[in-house]
Amino acid sequence: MTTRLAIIGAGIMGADHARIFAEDVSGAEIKVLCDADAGRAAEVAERFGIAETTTDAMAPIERDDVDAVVIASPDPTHAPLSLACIDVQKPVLCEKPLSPDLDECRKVLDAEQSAGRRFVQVGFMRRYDPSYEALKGALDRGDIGRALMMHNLHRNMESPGAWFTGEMAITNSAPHEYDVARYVLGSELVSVSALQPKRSDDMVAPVVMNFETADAQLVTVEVNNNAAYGYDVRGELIGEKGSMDFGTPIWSRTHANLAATDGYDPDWRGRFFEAYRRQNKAFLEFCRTGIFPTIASDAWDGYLATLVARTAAEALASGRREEIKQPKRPALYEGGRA
Ligand code: ISE
Repeated sequence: MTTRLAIIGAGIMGADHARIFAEDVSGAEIKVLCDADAGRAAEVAERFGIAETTTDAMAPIERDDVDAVVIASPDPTHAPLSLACIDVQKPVLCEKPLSPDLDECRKVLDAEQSAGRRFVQVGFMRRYDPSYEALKGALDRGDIGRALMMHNLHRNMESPGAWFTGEMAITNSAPHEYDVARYVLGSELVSVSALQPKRSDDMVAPVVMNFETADAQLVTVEVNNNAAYGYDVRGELIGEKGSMDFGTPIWSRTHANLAATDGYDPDWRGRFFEAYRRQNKAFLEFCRTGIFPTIASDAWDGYLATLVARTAAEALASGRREEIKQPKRPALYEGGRA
């Protein structure tokens, strides 16, 4: 069965989802691509053989010949568009964050509960990345004993534009870390403190966050949106009987002029290509079967990532350790996963 998709957003991620559904996975047909910028939509559509484009984000959601929707438009549009999809009972792959606003996240949870099922898969693709899969596997098998700490480094070459604020390091980039730490450790993040060094220019500075989990473990997160040298994500688990880590994969090494040089990708699309491919494949399976993918992030995970982000932003502003008040998980989202 072919799933007929609408993709909303033709920016970096919208274009990458178009490429993945057109070239990297089978079983999808992209019916329509939407972007507020008609020229950009047309350019991406032509690249991936998409017949139709529109600038109206709501119209494709209601079409009878569209089975499911991919949302990759700007962050504040994610929740309103997800709500429109739930309204017409269509599965959604929504880029992170579910919403930067907690009330909007709650509206999505309420809508799914009224509908009696989950529709929204949130694009925290790292759950599908082989490195995190290996960490989680080792932990679950007991290879390194009980986890004591998880260290996470997240570096972008440069922030995407002047619209990217210091707070967005915490609310837009770092949420991947909150979600994957909860997923790998199987425990909730219950407190956070945050500090920031001062840069010599006016660019967004790194943020370092320390979290405690409900099981008395520590999670550290360094997010640096202006690391200058390349896209670099690293992780390490420290267990009671051993440790395990991963760095940026080395696809090739150049040997020349008395030096060996490793390359970096300029952004996350190369580093996480397999995670995106697996995530999008799982989404198509969800569309076909109606069964929510076992390891994917759902709207509850999206809500918690925003709750953690909001509390971390408060901790940075206050300079204090802030408690992340744990909301009660509704029955729809129970299932034993963090
Ligand atoms: C960006 O917003 C993303 O979504 C990427 O997945 C992440 O790796 C990057 O650091 C973020 O800034």
